[in-house]
Amino acid sequence: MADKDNNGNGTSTGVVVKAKPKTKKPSMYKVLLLNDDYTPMEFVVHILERFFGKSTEEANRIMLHVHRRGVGVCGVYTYEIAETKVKQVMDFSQRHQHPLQCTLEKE
Ligand code: TYC
Repeated sequence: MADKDNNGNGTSTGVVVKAKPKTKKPSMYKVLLLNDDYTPMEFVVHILERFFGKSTEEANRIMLHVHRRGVGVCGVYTYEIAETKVKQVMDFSQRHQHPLQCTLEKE
């Protein structure tokens, strides 16, 4: 009878296959700020400092970029965090009666 092992000398050989990692990197989402003609510049700077942890200098840079180009990125986050940031900005702007718009976009 033939050996049950696969090389006839009592030892089995095989290819070592690396286990496939079962974790995936989460999709990332950009939080975008949109320009408008009415929201005061200082208010936008405050939003960027308060909700996106930007320094005053960086907040001014992003605000001016949005003012000139129409849209700009405030930060990149996982979906839940990005969604929360959008909500916070929209609620805060509405409470202060500014028409500032904020949205998210998949990277
Ligand atoms: N354009 C506005 C103004 O001139 C300033 C502004 C900047 C508004 C960025 C919104 O996302 C914005 N007062």
